[in-house]
Amino acid sequence: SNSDVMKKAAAEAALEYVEDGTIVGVGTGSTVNYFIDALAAKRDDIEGAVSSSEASTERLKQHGIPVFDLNGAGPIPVYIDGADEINEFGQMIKGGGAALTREKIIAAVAEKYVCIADHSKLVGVLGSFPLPVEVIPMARSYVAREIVKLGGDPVWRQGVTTDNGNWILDVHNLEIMKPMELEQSLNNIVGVVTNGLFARRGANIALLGANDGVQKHQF
Ligand code: DER
Repeated sequence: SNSDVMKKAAAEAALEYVEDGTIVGVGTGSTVNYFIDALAAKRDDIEGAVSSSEASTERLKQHGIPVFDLNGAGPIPVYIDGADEINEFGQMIKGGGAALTREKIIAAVAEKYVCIADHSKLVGVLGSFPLPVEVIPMARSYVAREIVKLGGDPVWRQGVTTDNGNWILDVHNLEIMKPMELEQSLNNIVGVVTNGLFARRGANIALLGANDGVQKHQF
């Protein structure tokens, strides 16, 4: 589809941000899958990767790319990952693929976050995409009640357990005018492991596939 063509173009453009001899931070999702395939095909000069999900780990290993434990990896110059929404400041909603916790951890460690996506992910105000929130299972109902007090409409993503053994609430009907404040408020609810607002630490670069090529945004 046209969207896949744009995701693939963005993914291939990200190769230029990968430094040889380094460990690359790798995210999760369909756009990142194009990046992993391109990385394997065109860059045999990297040391390896750190991964944000079992799914990405599996794909990297299938290509013979060494996957390291983040604890012993040393500096991560760049983290390549997608987004469900990204605004003009590089702030994102992520978690559509249920990998938000490990994604946010690597994003915190990495020196530069390069977001790859099709241009439809670029929005004015975050919140049309339901905001994923990873919760400790026993706290699901309590966290949901607290989110309602914040004005959201939380829906349990039934049947999904994250790589960390947790559950996800997708929060609808938020119009997020102050992403960093909402990110902090959600972090303060006991039982919340991670929320999908990447606002305090957003993307540094966005490569957005469009009909006329790949648009580069810097934040
Ligand atoms: O779950 C995630 O955070 C993914 O990165 C997601 O936001 C992007 O997935 P896609 O590349 O399949 O659209």
